[in-house]
Amino acid sequence: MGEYVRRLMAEVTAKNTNEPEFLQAVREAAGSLELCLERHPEYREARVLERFVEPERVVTFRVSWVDDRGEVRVNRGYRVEMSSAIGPYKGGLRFHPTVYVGMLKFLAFEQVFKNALTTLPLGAGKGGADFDPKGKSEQEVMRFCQAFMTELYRHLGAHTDVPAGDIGVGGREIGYLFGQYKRITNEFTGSITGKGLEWGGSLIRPEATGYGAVYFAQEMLATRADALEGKTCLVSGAGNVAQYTVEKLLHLGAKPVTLSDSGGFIYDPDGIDEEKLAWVMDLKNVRRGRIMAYPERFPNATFTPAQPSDDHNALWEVSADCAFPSATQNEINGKDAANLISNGVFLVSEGANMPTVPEGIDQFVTAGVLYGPGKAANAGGVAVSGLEMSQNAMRLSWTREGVDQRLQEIMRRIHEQCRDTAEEFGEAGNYSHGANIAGFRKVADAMLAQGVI
Ligand code: NDP
Ligand code: 2IT
Repeated sequence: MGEYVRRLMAEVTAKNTNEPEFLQAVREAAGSLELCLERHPEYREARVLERFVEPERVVTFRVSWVDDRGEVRVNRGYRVEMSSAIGPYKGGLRFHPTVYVGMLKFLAFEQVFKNALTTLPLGAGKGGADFDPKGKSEQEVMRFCQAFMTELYRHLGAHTDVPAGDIGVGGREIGYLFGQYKRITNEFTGSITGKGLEWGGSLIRPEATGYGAVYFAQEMLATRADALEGKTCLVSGAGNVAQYTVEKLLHLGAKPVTLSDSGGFIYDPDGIDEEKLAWVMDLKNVRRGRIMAYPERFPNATFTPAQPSDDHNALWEVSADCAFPSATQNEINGKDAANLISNGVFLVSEGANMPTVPEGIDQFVTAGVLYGPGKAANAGGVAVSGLEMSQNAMRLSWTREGVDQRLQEIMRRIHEQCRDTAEEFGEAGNYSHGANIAGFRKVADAMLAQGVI
């Protein structure tokens, strides 16, 4: 690591000591940006990277609500408004007990690069709360969402900040959040994305992240004149991203064989087909059950409970061709990456944000694995959110085919930017360097043009 980046990392580390995920994300990006900063003294002189790592604004607020037993509950809500250099703040909301400001800063930081890569005019933000929707009644979820939005609404707007979903925030939560926003502001505007189709949502938005991660994999495979047909695929998670990853893999003739949640993973050697996927969608989205129920319905499959004390995740030991981590950050550690490689996986397309630890990324790159980092591979979700904003502004709805075509074109262009930029910097095939540098340059140039802000 060069002197400039070393000094900057020391400062960032000192200022953000208790935020390991944020420091991990910054360190990972800085490793690539060094190549670019060496060639561009103007970025160094204008302290662009120093500004990148400091959110424009962080809002923290109390969320008080009443549970079904009449008890008062208090959670902490956040919105990290990271960068508005190229558009309004844009990024999801996460409801999960592990949410704290450092988690959201890492996600908002990744979002800056990702949103720049989409080719759309989207700034970056992330928000959420340490609220756990699991085990809560419909009424409790609604009351929480209303209380959360009663504070957050003042920071939002179609031209200011436009949230969407993430872990623990799906169609149901977006409905309650949007309803409360509209009630308070007395305006029906596109200030949240992921809305229902009948009330301003875009076709393909629910599918977009998973579909996009598969389209990105297709693009990577095409560089080796290969395709997904017939490939055995590992998918982790069982939520929004995992479900639509499986759906698109099936459309393309691949064979997905795993799914997981925090309780463990299922392995179905016969493949998860359309019928089984429909059952999983009902289990997860309607009955809100656990993936361990799968083998009771499909007895050829096995369930392996999660062993938090283990130094590896047995899901990544299943032999396969491709892997689509789609659950959460740091779900592939160094040992998992080694297991994936030795079991034959030669492509990893990240549906989740930062699912692979830095040591794992190094191993993928060294082994010549086609490795699509989350900030490129999962950008389809926010890209279609951007298209939802366009449709809202035009007061029009595009067709399913129209949006899907745009999504495919965007994923193609993201792949192209990553590939070409990596080549330009003498790192051909390294999509990580390509994504970091291409995303950075777009935002950095906008910052230079707009002066010291
Ligand atoms: P969901 O809430 O729909 O699903 C999350 C899934 O991951 C669940 O199966 C959940 O299991 C599992 N999971 C979550 N946290 C953990 C954990 N700490 N350990 C083990 N398993 C966990 O979320 P999404 O599918 O929307 O998000 C999945 C990933 O994709 C996240 O990294 C998110 O940031 C990223 N992403 C999402 C986008 C979107 O449009 N939704 C866009 C781009 C990226 P359990 O139910 O047991 O918690
Ligand atoms: O991480 C992400 O890109 C998302 N959760 C989606 C953000 C969005 O605004 O659609």
